Amino acid sequence: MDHDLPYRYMGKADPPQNDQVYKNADRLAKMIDLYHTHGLSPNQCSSILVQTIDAPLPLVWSMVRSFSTPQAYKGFVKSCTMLAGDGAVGSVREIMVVSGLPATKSTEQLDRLDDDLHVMVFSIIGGDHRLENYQSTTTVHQGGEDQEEAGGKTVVIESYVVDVPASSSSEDTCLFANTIIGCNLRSLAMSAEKIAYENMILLVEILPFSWNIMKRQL
Ligand code: A8S
Repeated sequence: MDHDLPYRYMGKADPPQNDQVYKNADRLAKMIDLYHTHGLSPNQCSSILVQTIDAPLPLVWSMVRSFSTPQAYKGFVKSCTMLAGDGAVGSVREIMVVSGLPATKSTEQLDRLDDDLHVMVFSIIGGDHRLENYQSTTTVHQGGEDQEEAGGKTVVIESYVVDVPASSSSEDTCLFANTIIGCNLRSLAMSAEKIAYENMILLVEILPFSWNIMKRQL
Protein backbone atom coordinates (compact mmCIF):
# COMPACT_ATOMS: atom_id res chain seq x y z
CA MET A 1 0.00 0.00 0.00
CA ASP A 2 1.36 3.48 -0.80
CA HIS A 3 0.54 4.40 2.80
CA ASP A 4 3.87 2.77 3.64
CA LEU A 5 5.86 5.15 1.48
CA PRO A 6 7.14 7.66 4.02
CA TYR A 7 8.16 4.94 6.44
CA ARG A 8 10.10 3.29 3.66
CA TYR A 9 11.93 6.60 3.12
CA MET A 10 12.97 6.55 6.74
CA GLY A 11 14.17 2.97 6.53
CA LYS A 12 11.88 0.37 8.04
CA ALA A 13 12.93 -1.17 11.31
CA ASP A 14 13.96 -4.80 11.26
CA PRO A 15 11.21 -7.18 12.28
CA PRO A 16 11.20 -7.51 16.07
CA GLN A 17 13.24 -10.29 17.62
CA ASN A 18 11.41 -13.04 19.45
CA ASP A 19 12.03 -11.73 22.96
CA GLN A 20 10.75 -8.33 21.82
CA VAL A 21 7.55 -9.91 20.60
CA TYR A 22 7.16 -11.58 24.00
CA LYS A 23 7.87 -8.33 25.84
CA ASN A 24 5.18 -6.55 23.80
CA ALA A 25 2.71 -9.38 24.33
CA ASP A 26 3.53 -9.28 28.05
CA ARG A 27 2.87 -5.55 28.23
CA LEU A 28 -0.42 -5.87 26.39
CA ALA A 29 -1.49 -8.81 28.59
CA LYS A 30 -0.81 -6.64 31.67
CA MET A 31 -2.89 -3.77 30.24
CA ILE A 32 -5.72 -6.17 29.42
CA ASP A 33 -5.53 -7.53 32.96
CA LEU A 34 -5.63 -4.03 34.44
CA TYR A 35 -8.16 -2.24 32.26
CA HIS A 36 -10.08 -4.71 30.14
CA THR A 37 -11.03 -7.49 32.55
CA HIS A 38 -14.56 -6.80 33.71
CA GLY A 39 -16.73 -8.46 36.33
CA LEU A 40 -20.05 -9.39 34.72
CA SER A 41 -23.54 -9.78 36.16
CA PRO A 42 -25.48 -12.78 34.84
CA ASN A 43 -27.46 -10.56 32.43
CA GLN A 44 -24.41 -8.85 30.95
CA CYS A 45 -21.98 -9.53 28.12
CA SER A 46 -18.60 -8.16 27.26
CA SER A 47 -16.03 -8.23 24.48
CA ILE A 48 -12.62 -6.85 23.56
CA LEU A 49 -11.29 -5.60 20.22
CA VAL A 50 -7.72 -4.78 19.19
CA GLN A 51 -6.55 -2.55 16.34
CA THR A 52 -2.97 -1.84 15.27
CA ILE A 53 -2.37 1.52 13.64
CA ASP A 54 0.57 2.71 11.54
CA ALA A 55 0.67 6.16 13.14
CA PRO A 56 2.36 7.69 16.20
CA LEU A 57 0.73 7.21 19.61
CA PRO A 58 0.27 10.95 20.38
CA LEU A 59 -1.73 11.37 17.17
CA VAL A 60 -3.93 8.33 17.84
CA TRP A 61 -4.44 9.29 21.49
CA SER A 62 -5.40 12.86 20.55
CA MET A 63 -8.21 11.45 18.40
CA VAL A 64 -9.39 8.91 21.00
CA ARG A 65 -9.40 11.44 23.87
CA SER A 66 -11.49 14.04 22.00
CA PHE A 67 -14.82 13.29 23.67
CA SER A 68 -16.61 16.21 21.97
CA THR A 69 -15.76 15.18 18.38
CA PRO A 70 -16.49 11.45 18.05
CA GLN A 71 -17.64 12.00 14.45
CA ALA A 72 -13.96 12.55 13.55
CA TYR A 73 -13.69 8.78 13.21
CA LYS A 74 -17.00 7.18 14.28
CA GLY A 75 -18.75 6.78 10.95
CA PHE A 76 -22.22 6.16 12.41
CA VAL A 77 -22.22 9.47 14.30
CA LYS A 78 -24.00 12.21 12.36
CA SER A 79 -23.55 14.99 14.93
CA CYS A 80 -22.51 15.57 18.52
CA THR A 81 -23.73 18.20 20.99
CA MET A 82 -22.19 18.74 24.40
CA LEU A 83 -24.85 18.74 27.13
CA ALA A 84 -22.34 19.32 29.93
CA GLY A 85 -18.64 20.12 30.14
CA ASP A 86 -16.15 20.61 27.32
CA GLY A 87 -14.45 17.24 27.17
CA ALA A 88 -13.11 16.81 30.70
CA VAL A 89 -14.20 13.94 33.00
CA GLY A 90 -17.91 14.30 33.80
CA SER A 91 -18.74 15.83 30.39
CA VAL A 92 -21.93 14.61 28.74
CA ARG A 93 -22.49 14.47 24.98
CA GLU A 94 -25.53 13.65 22.90
CA ILE A 95 -24.80 11.99 19.59
CA MET A 96 -27.22 11.61 16.69
CA VAL A 97 -26.58 8.55 14.56
CA VAL A 98 -27.00 8.17 10.81
CA SER A 99 -30.28 6.77 9.52
CA GLY A 100 -30.73 3.06 8.93
CA LEU A 101 -29.76 2.05 12.46
CA PRO A 102 -32.18 0.83 15.15
CA ALA A 103 -31.63 4.10 17.06
CA THR A 104 -31.44 7.84 16.52
CA LYS A 105 -29.52 9.16 19.53
CA SER A 106 -27.42 8.32 22.54
CA THR A 107 -26.41 10.26 25.67
CA GLU A 108 -22.90 9.47 26.85
CA GLN A 109 -20.76 10.48 29.80
CA LEU A 110 -16.98 10.64 30.09
CA ASP A 111 -16.01 8.65 33.21
CA ARG A 112 -12.24 8.61 32.97
CA LEU A 113 -9.52 10.31 30.91
CA ASP A 114 -5.90 9.55 31.78
CA ASP A 115 -3.38 11.32 29.55
CA ASP A 116 -0.42 9.55 31.16
CA LEU A 117 -1.73 5.99 30.94
CA HIS A 118 -3.81 6.69 27.80
CA VAL A 119 -7.02 5.31 29.26
CA MET A 120 -10.49 6.58 28.27
CA VAL A 121 -13.75 5.30 29.73
CA PHE A 122 -17.27 6.40 28.84
CA SER A 123 -20.77 5.21 29.70
CA ILE A 124 -24.02 5.39 27.80
CA ILE A 125 -26.56 6.98 30.13
CA GLY A 126 -29.54 7.48 27.79
CA GLY A 127 -30.95 7.29 24.29
CA ASP A 128 -33.48 5.37 22.23
CA HIS A 129 -31.38 2.25 21.65
CA ARG A 130 -30.95 -1.15 23.22
CA LEU A 131 -27.48 -0.75 24.73
CA GLU A 132 -28.47 -0.44 28.39
CA ASN A 133 -25.75 0.04 30.98
CA TYR A 134 -23.04 0.18 28.32
CA GLN A 135 -19.54 1.13 29.47
CA SER A 136 -16.56 1.17 27.15
CA THR A 137 -12.84 1.33 27.99
CA THR A 138 -10.25 2.31 25.39
CA THR A 139 -6.49 2.13 26.00
CA VAL A 140 -3.74 3.19 23.60
CA HIS A 141 -0.30 1.57 23.58
CA GLN A 142 3.09 1.96 21.96
CA GLY A 143 3.34 -0.75 19.33
CA GLY A 144 7.11 -1.09 18.88
CA GLU A 145 9.79 -1.88 21.41
CA ASP A 146 12.73 0.22 20.18
CA GLN A 147 12.91 3.94 19.44
CA GLU A 148 12.82 3.57 15.66
CA GLU A 149 9.69 1.45 15.62
CA ALA A 150 7.97 3.18 18.52
CA GLY A 151 7.40 6.34 16.46
CA GLY A 152 5.11 4.68 14.01
CA LYS A 153 3.09 1.85 15.51
CA THR A 154 0.22 2.10 17.95
CA VAL A 155 -2.10 -0.51 19.41
CA VAL A 156 -5.63 0.45 20.46
CA ILE A 157 -7.62 -1.87 22.73
CA GLU A 158 -11.32 -1.31 23.31
CA SER A 159 -13.53 -3.40 25.56
CA TYR A 160 -17.04 -2.92 26.86
CA VAL A 161 -19.69 -4.32 29.18
CA VAL A 162 -23.41 -4.10 28.38
CA ASP A 163 -26.73 -5.54 29.57
CA VAL A 164 -28.27 -8.24 27.41
CA PRO A 165 -31.90 -7.26 26.67
CA ALA A 166 -34.46 -9.84 27.83
CA SER A 167 -35.54 -10.38 24.22
CA SER A 168 -31.99 -10.98 22.94
CA SER A 169 -28.96 -13.24 23.51
CA SER A 170 -25.45 -12.29 24.59
CA GLU A 171 -24.14 -13.48 21.19
CA ASP A 172 -26.44 -11.14 19.25
CA THR A 173 -25.85 -8.22 21.61
CA CYS A 174 -22.05 -8.55 21.38
CA LEU A 175 -22.15 -9.14 17.63
CA PHE A 176 -24.05 -5.87 17.20
CA ALA A 177 -21.69 -3.83 19.41
CA ASN A 178 -18.58 -5.51 17.96
CA THR A 179 -19.66 -4.65 14.43
CA ILE A 180 -19.98 -0.96 15.30
CA ILE A 181 -16.75 -0.83 17.32
CA GLY A 182 -14.88 -2.76 14.61
CA CYS A 183 -15.94 -0.12 12.05
CA ASN A 184 -14.96 2.69 14.44
CA LEU A 185 -11.51 1.24 15.08
CA ARG A 186 -10.77 0.62 11.40
CA SER A 187 -11.89 4.15 10.61
CA LEU A 188 -9.69 5.50 13.43
CA ALA A 189 -6.75 3.63 11.88
CA MET A 190 -7.47 4.97 8.38
CA SER A 191 -7.83 8.59 9.58
CA ALA A 192 -4.71 8.52 11.77
CA GLU A 193 -2.64 6.83 9.05
CA LYS A 194 -3.77 9.40 6.50
CA ILE A 195 -2.76 12.31 8.77
CA ALA A 196 0.58 10.64 9.61
CA TYR A 197 1.22 10.10 5.90
CA GLU A 198 0.38 13.70 4.97
CA ASN A 199 2.59 15.04 7.77
CA MET A 200 5.44 12.86 6.57
CA ILE A 201 5.03 14.01 2.97
CA LEU A 202 5.02 17.62 4.16
CA LEU A 203 8.29 16.98 6.01
CA VAL A 204 9.89 15.25 3.03
CA GLU A 205 8.87 18.14 0.77
CA ILE A 206 9.69 21.02 3.09
CA LEU A 207 12.89 19.73 4.68
CA PRO A 208 15.14 20.23 1.60
CA PHE A 209 13.95 23.85 1.31
CA SER A 210 14.58 24.67 4.96
CA TRP A 211 17.96 22.97 4.65
CA ASN A 212 18.89 25.24 1.70
CA ILE A 213 17.75 28.35 3.56
CA MET A 214 19.79 27.31 6.59
CA LYS A 215 22.88 26.70 4.44
CA ARG A 216 22.53 30.14 2.85
CA GLN A 217 22.43 31.74 6.26
CA LEU A 218 25.61 30.06 7.45
C1 A8S B 1 -19.38 3.58 20.25
C2 A8S B 1 -20.00 2.24 20.34
C3 A8S B 1 -21.27 1.83 20.05
C4 A8S B 1 -22.27 2.77 19.58
C5 A8S B 1 -23.54 2.50 19.27
C6 A8S B 1 -21.60 0.41 20.23
C7 A8S B 1 -24.56 3.48 18.77
O1 A8S B 1 -23.99 4.78 18.73
C8 A8S B 1 -24.98 3.08 17.39
C9 A8S B 1 -26.13 2.33 17.15
C10 A8S B 1 -26.98 1.90 18.21
O2 A8S B 1 -28.01 1.25 18.00
C11 A8S B 1 -26.60 2.24 19.59
O3 A8S B 1 -18.24 3.73 20.70
C12 A8S B 1 -25.81 3.52 19.69
O4 A8S B 1 -19.97 4.52 19.69
C13 A8S B 1 -24.11 3.47 16.22
C14 A8S B 1 -26.72 4.70 19.27
C15 A8S B 1 -25.38 3.72 21.13
